[in-house]
Amino acid sequence: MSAQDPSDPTPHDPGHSLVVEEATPKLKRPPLYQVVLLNDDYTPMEFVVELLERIFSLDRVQATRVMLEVHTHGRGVCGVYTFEIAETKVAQVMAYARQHQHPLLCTMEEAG
Ligand code: TYC
Repeated sequence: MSAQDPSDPTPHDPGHSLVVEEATPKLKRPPLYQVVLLNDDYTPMEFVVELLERIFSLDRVQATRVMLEVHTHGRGVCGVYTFEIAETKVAQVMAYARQHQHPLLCTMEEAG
């Protein structure tokens, strides 16, 4: 093998100080956001269950579990998404609730 050997991954290349380094990966996982539903005294339980099915693709058992979590503890996580998906879900919940004149509130927070 000589300095000209193309199969040598580290040629000597005298006088040119060629350095071969491993590239560090440039990809990072995006931050994730919880979409959080808040309790109130007025929105009917059945409406909340239907909203959770419709917007978060939960089945009836999962939707009922989240609704009861919100009802008993004041808040509950509907799902975890990247920023723009979470933002869209929050907007869909608020629009759907207002269309039906319910005071339901929904927010998002970065998942710790
Ligand atoms: N607390 C409401 C009731 O008793 C039900 C409810 C559940 C409202 C979840 C909002 O995000 C909510 N009718």
